[in-house]
Amino acid sequence: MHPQHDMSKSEELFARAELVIPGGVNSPVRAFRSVGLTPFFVESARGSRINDVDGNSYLDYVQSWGASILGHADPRVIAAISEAAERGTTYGAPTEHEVELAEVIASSVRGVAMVRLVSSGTEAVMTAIRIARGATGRDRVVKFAGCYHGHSDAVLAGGGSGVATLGLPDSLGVTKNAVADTLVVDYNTIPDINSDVACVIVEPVAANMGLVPPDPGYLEGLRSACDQAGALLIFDEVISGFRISRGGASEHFGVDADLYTFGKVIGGGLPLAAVGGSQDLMRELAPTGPIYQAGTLSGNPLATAAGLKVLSLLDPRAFDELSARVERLVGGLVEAISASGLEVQVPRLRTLFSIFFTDAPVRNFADAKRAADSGVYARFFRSMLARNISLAPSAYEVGFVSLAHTDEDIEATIEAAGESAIEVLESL
Ligand code: KE4
Repeated sequence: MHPQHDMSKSEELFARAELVIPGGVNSPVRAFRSVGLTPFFVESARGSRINDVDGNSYLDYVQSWGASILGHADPRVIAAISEAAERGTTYGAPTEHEVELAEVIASSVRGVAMVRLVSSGTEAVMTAIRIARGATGRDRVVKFAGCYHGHSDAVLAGGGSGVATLGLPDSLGVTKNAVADTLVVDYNTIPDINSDVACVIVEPVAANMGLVPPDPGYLEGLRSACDQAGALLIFDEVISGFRISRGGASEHFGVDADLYTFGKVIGGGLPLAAVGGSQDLMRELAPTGPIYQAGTLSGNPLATAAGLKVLSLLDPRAFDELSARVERLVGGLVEAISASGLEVQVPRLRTLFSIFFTDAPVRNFADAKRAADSGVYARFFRSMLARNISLAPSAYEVGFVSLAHTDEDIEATIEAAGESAIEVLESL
């Protein structure tokens, strides 16, 4: 195997971290448990590269789980944050940037006329579900196995991302009552929706069990099933929003949801997320309506400054350029890995991709779990990291290319993948 890097400072920090932070990390997937390594601790990052505390530098395809679409530490974003910080960091009072960001999101996404800014995707999803339940007077929520919608109780049942990686079909501490109204069905199947269902929440492009695009007609099927039952359709676009295109999944697939959640890209790397929908639905939120929701740092002025700067730089050409770059990467990965004899699927939807070591396309969580359980992805991860390529430390995540990734970065990644695939095959 290619020699792993000197990670002594990371190992020392990790040992310290484990004494004062559960698992040594502030979010489980960062612990590298499913890939069997000590996580590297970051010293800095810029553009497509991230640098650890031992002086190792990696091409980064995590990009803070999709938040850094321009690449790390983009000077234009740093300047916007610095300029905002000079005027204050938080007020607990409304600002013009919050209005501007809400206007930009509403003008970009079909079906969004009004927006409430919050600080995390979890909060955005929790709020969207509360709106759906309050507006319909119904309790039931339908979600899909392998889709992850943050860690609020109602959706922490049969999730993807961290939960799937940890192999927890749901979570201790979540009471049976909290998920008693949550129905979990397979992705890419149209559930039976009856009149006690408040909403169906879906990742329109599933990206927390690896990348699993919707089957042709699937989203249309969910839309009409919801309409027939009087249930609301929620598109959780925390990953796909402002990532696959300016207008996200509803623009790409031509299907409108009733409520949307966004995160990551719209905060420019700072804690910011959003829930959006029609004025009628959104006005159900306090103080205009009876559905309560609040947040001390909601619409934080540094995060809105960063988000506005990023969104101002994401015109349709930027998404097309990014999609072309991902297309080149994916084509190269399929060729390089297959040449070794390893069976691999590298699904792509515009700017999102993931790598499954399996012989057939992955259509749902069971397929994704079968591929992940082979352990090949973990071996490939370790081998690529040794070659200075940082992939998602879990087979259930997707890869993120930024606008800072150059053609040379892409070619170097493809070359490393070919070498790693041979090494992995020899190790099996
Ligand atoms: P946050 O609460 O982590 O900001 O967002 C939750 C969330 C909601 N919806 C979707 C579709 C998401 O993907 C996420 C969070 N994404 C994961 C990565 N797949 C965050 C990484 C982590 O948990 O550390």
